[in-house]
Amino acid sequence: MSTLKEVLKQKIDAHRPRTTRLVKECGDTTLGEVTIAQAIGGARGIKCLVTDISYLDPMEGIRFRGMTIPETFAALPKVPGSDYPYVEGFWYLLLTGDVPTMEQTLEVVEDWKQRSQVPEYVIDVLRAMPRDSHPMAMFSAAIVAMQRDSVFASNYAAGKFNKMTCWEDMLEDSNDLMAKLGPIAAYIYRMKYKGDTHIAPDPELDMGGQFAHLIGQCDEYKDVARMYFILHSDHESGNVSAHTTHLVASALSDAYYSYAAGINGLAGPLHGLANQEVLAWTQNFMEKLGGKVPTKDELKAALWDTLNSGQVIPGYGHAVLRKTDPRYTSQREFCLNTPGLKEDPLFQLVAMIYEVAPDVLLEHGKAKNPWPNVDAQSGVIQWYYGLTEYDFYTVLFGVGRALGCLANITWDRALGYAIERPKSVTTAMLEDAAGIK
Ligand code: FAM
Repeated sequence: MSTLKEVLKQKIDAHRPRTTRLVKECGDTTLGEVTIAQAIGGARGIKCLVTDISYLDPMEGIRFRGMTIPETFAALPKVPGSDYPYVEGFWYLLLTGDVPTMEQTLEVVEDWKQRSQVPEYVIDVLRAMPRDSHPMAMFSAAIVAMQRDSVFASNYAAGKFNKMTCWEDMLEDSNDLMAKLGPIAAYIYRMKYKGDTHIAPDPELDMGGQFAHLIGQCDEYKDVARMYFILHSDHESGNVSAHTTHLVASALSDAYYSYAAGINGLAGPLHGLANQEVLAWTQNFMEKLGGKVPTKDELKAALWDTLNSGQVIPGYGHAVLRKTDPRYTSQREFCLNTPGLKEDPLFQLVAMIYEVAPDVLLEHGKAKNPWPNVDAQSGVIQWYYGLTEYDFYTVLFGVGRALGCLANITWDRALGYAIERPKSVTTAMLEDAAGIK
């Protein structure tokens, strides 16, 4: 048994009595009331999901297993010669809550390498799709195609389902997926945008470094990939991709069905696609100005044009956050610390939007949070390194988001979370409850 699995088993055994006790002894304790506005308004703020993988404080932002982003980056073992940690060590942290040693991290690195070969039939599926399919549609199709290899599904079909141990099969499928998602994403990228030429993997590289290598990027981009995957991994469990993955998994669907569903949710413009939209908005605006960096007044006018035409300012606002997203700050710091990027006109424009947009949104008076989210900054970095095909950006998000979603559903199985089934009511019932009938 791998160290990761052994440690995870101990954690699960220690955790189970807590969940059992809460349900048995305190099951009737109330966590809050549900208002009509919440029932109609996307269940915003209703406390009805449980996860220990990450927690999102509206003012502070995300903590992974109790650690802020800077604390997480500082604590994890670093790839030699790099300022950023192994994605594999971060996976260990999300699953177990423990910061792994270098040895424990390298065990995961080796394990993922062994699992990283993309099956030929997945390549066939991708190649059969029209080349102008959105890369997220391709990514989702590739994931669901691999369902035939699910260990969980095959053991279930063979009558070997055991509530206490089925998390092991979920972990197995999750490790397989994590090892293959980067290479699949890279295949889609090279097939769609780089003349269908492909690069052989370098057996020496870790997951993040390998992804950079497979898409044909430079050495510096290896850290971008590591940073990007970690930053996009998890944002507690109510966001669309995490919640969808959890919901589908609650029907005992395996990791492939569940994460493909999560990816489909991530593909929406109000969620993961916003990073593509930010770049499109910014580029269009610069094009209109003939490529020059605008003045603040010109920018303000363009933001108002967007709002007055009934559109949202992409990359701004958030359902939970009420301050600048620390994932935005972390990427902004990367830009400021990277010579060349800091002087890049696109970065300067994005930095100017940060100065101007919050006031415009406040004056507009609708958005509860006028501050930037993760998507407002991520595309600039990709663009700078020559990854200019911005409809691919959400796939990058999807590779990273898998870390959180898959860690969550492994724990869902371990703790035996029930099939999800909230109750719906009719509009007439709401009118009745409000006394306006
Ligand atoms: N620009 C213009 N209007 C905005 C806005 C923005 N950036 N953010 C919110 N609003 C509007 C919103 O459309 C709503 O208007 P209506 O009352 O007319 O429906 C009003 O302000 C209240 O919305 P809210 O309560 O502040 O936000 P929600 O919780 O409903 O929605 C977001 C949250 C993220 C969907 C929303 O802020 C948005 O559309 N932002 C732009 C798209 C974006 O950046 N999405 C990425 C989010 C990111 F974190 C991720 O998931 N990857």
